[in-house]
Amino acid sequence: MENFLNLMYFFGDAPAGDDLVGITFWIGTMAMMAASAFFFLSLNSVDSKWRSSILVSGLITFIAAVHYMYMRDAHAAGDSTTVFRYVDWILTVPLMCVEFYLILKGAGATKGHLKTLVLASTVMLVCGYVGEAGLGNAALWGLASGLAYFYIVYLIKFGELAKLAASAGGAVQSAHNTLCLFVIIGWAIYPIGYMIGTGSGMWYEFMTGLVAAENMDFIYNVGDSINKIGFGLVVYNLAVSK
Ligand SMILES: *C/C=C(C)/C=C/C=C(C)/C=C/C1=C(C)CCCC1(C)C
Repeated sequence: MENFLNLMYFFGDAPAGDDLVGITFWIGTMAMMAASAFFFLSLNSVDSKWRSSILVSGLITFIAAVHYMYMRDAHAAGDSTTVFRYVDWILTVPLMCVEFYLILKGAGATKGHLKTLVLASTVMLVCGYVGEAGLGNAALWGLASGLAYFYIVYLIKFGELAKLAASAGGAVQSAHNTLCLFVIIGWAIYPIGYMIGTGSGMWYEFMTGLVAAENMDFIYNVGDSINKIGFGLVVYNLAVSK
């Protein structure tokens, strides 16, 4: 019985019904865990050439699940989640770059392409952290972060990676295109959350009128579920395609 209670504690106390952020941390933890189980259990049923891609999908959601447990507890205690959030992203976003590389490796993607993507995503996140943690002007650091984000979009949508995807054609090209959509639309959720969270006293303060600043984590949580699980499913779909 005691072990059972301990296991339940692992899932944490249920948040209050009106705690939007707490609820999405709670559901997010479950969703990320369920997705990880799904990806890991699919490993043996896909063609061996896609196995690393599926493994990376599972790692992305698993790393998020672990950070969600910490963030859920921090939020319940009334503490900031910023450090956990960015540690999660600095691990998982480069892994999402790895997905682009793994998918296009057969079409000629190189370690150089991967390095450029990883470097750009690191710049994007480090600048975002500086702005969000209040270590510098949030508007300027957010802008720098946004430029790195646009560069990533350029690389995958118009740069060499887009050309490699076009040359591969078929299921690889369509998976690449769907991942691009996630980056262009799904990732755009984050700067919105950032503007809402850091808007006080800024030119974009009107954003905090749309959604209260304390709901920034709600927006990030929705973004994470869409993007991390969505990315994994696109890769899974490619791996089981004929
Ligand atoms: C799983 C986590 C993902 C896909 C996180 C992605 C995060 C971003 C695309 C964040 C982007 C930001 C900007 C473009 C400007 C403002 C600062 C950030 C870091 C929120």
